[in-house]
Amino acid sequence: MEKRVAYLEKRIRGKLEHLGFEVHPFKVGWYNAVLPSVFHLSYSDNTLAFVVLSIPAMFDKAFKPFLKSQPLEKILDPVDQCISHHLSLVRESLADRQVEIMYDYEMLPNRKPRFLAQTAAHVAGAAYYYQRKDVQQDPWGEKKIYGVCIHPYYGGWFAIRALLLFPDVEVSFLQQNPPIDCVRTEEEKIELLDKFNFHWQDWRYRDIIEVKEKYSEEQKTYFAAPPAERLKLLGLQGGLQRNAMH
Ligand code: B12
Repeated sequence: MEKRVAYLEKRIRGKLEHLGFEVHPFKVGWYNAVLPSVFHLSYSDNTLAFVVLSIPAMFDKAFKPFLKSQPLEKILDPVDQCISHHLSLVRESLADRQVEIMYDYEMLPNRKPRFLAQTAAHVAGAAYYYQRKDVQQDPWGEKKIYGVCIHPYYGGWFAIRALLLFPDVEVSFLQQNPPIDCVRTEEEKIELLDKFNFHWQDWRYRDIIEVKEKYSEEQKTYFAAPPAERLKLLGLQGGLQRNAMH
C-alpha cells in the first residue's frame, strides 16, 4: 500500500476504531465504475476515500459516553450527532488536509442519496452487497427487492455511516480487496433478501451467518423504539431536556 494511504489510514483508525467504528479505504474510480453517472462522485478516479462503518461496540463505546458528555440538539437524531461529532474530530486532527465528509442520510437536491453506502462498502471490500441479480432462480416476480450488505464478522449487525473523501489525495497503486462472499449458497441468498425485504423488523436477516458480536438487547430496544421514546429508554430524557434549555 502506498505510504500516504497507510499513514492517513493509521491516523483515522487511531481516532475511530476504539470507538466501535471500522474504516476501509477505496478509490473513487472503483465506486464510479459500477454506477451510472447520476450517482457518480465528481472526483477523479484516483481520489482517495474511506467508508466508515459502525459495529455493535459503537453503542457502548461511542454513543452512550457521547450522550453523557455533549449537549444534544433536540431536532437531530442523537446517533447521527454522535457520529458527526467523532468524524469532525477526525477532520480537525487532519487539519493539514482537505477532508470531505458525507453522511449516509444526506440527500442531494434531486432527492438521490449523496452516496450509495452499500456500493461503497462493497467496492472497499468491507461488506459484500447482495443484490437480486446475485440470485439465479428469482422467486420474487414483479416485486421490488432491495439489496443488503453482509459483513463477514458482524453479519447484518452494523451500519454504513459515512464517507471521508480526500479531494487532494490521488493514489494510483491502492490494491482492491474483494469483499468476503460469506452468504455462499443460492438458498441462503434468497433467504437473506427475503428476510431483509419482508421481515427486516424482526432482525433475523442480520443473523444469516454466524456472527462474532451483535447488538445488545439494550441497543436493539433503543433502535426498535420510535425516535421520541429512545432516550427515555436509556434513562436520559431528563438530560436531554436540561441540555435543550441551555
Ligand atoms: C433510501 C433508503 C431506503 C428506502 C429505499 C431502499 C432502497 N434501497 O432504495 C427505504 C425507506 C425503503 C429503506 C428501508 C430500509 N433500509 Co434503507 N437506505 C436508504 C438509503 C438512504 C439510500 C438507498 C438508495 O436510495 N439506493 C438507491 C438504489 C437505486 O441503489 P441500489 O439499489 O443499490 O442500486 C445501485 C446498485 O445496484 C449499483 N450497482 C449496479 N451494479 C453493481 C454491481 C456491484 C458489484 C455493486 C457493488 C453495485 C452495483 O447501481 C445501482 C444504481 O444504479 C441507504 C443509505 C445510503 N446512503 O445508501 C439506506 C440503507 C440501504 N438502508 C438500510 C437499512 C438497514 C434499511 C432498513 C432495514 C431499515 C433500517 N434502517 O433499519 C429497511 C429495509 C428495507 C425494507 N425492507 O424496507 C441500510 C442497509 C445496511 C446493509 N447492511 O446493507 C443502509 C445502507 C443505511 C445504513 N446506514 O446502513 N431504505
